[in-house]
Amino acid sequence: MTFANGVAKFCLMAPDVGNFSVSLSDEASPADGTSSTLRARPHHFTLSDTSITQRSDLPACAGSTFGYMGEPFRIAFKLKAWNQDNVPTKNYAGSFVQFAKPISGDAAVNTAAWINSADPDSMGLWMVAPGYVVGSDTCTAKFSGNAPSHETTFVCDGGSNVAPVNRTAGPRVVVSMTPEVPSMVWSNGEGTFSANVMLHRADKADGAYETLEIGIAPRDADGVALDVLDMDADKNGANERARVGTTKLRYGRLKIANAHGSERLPLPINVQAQYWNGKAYITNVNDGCTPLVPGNFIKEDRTGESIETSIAATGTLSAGTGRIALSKPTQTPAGKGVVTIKVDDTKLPYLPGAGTATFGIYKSGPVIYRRELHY
Ligand SMILES: [Ca+2]
Repeated sequence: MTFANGVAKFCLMAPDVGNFSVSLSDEASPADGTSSTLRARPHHFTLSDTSITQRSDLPACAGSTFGYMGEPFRIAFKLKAWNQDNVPTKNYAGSFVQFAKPISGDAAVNTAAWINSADPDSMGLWMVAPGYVVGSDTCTAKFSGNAPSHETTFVCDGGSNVAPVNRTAGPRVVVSMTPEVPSMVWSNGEGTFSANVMLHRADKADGAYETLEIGIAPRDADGVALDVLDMDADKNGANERARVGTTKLRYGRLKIANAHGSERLPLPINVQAQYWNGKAYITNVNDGCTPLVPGNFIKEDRTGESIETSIAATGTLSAGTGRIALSKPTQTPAGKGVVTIKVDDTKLPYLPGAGTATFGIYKSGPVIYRRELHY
């Protein structure tokens, strides 16, 4: 031991996490000694048991291979704490766990701590979307958290000039508090984490992102971090996160066909889930589970009119298509009765859509009144 400018540094290594006290004294005058309580921390974490559950808001969609932008999906993973000799530090549990902000049991979850990276007590969640094919090029979509535009920019390997898209309302990458808040359980030096996360819809259609990578950079309050990083979310050439997994996210809408029929019969209405493939909206044949329940739709009358009809339930989408129905009006409308059917944006905010339904005397031609709303 040597002193430099009156200061000597000790490095004490303990095999496991815990508190211990250190007493230092001079042999010549032991009464002048000092003691201090120290906490041994892990050397690093490892990441394992990663999983992604798409469409976690809909139990009927368990096993879905894709999700919609603006819809939560659940990520789960384990962190294991190790000492410098690669021996598990099994005492890292209970009060020795130095993650408080991202996950605090029943108390409020600090969502900023889930997104922040490189800060003590943070989780560093972010996403990046490579493999976005544009013409003959392959691009990577990079999501910025910077206000005011929260820009999504595209880095392409050829001459494609993909214009950035914004989400002015806020960052696209967020932790979702629904259907459940994030959770964390530590036992024997191993922590099991779960969180619902989301890529918000941009102000206009983008994607589809068929290889969206989800990464984290957990760092506890003592600065203990992962040993291996394999994801470069900001595309600066250096990995700063570890990949939890890869999934598909699509910018969707529900096309509600305009319908016309007799006022003496229920009126079927065809619906179709679509997503933006980079050039056009196409049928999302992978959607075989979005529920077509009455509560997901709103009927709106035209000003000054009231058509006594209601939306009937008819199951789920199948291969992207399905059908809802309006009941026979309880009072026959005078002349044509027109209502607008909309997706309730509090129930299916990721599949907006609207169409018109017309009850009335059938005339020549299948459609008397047509209006399309594009999203
Ligand atoms: Ca980087």
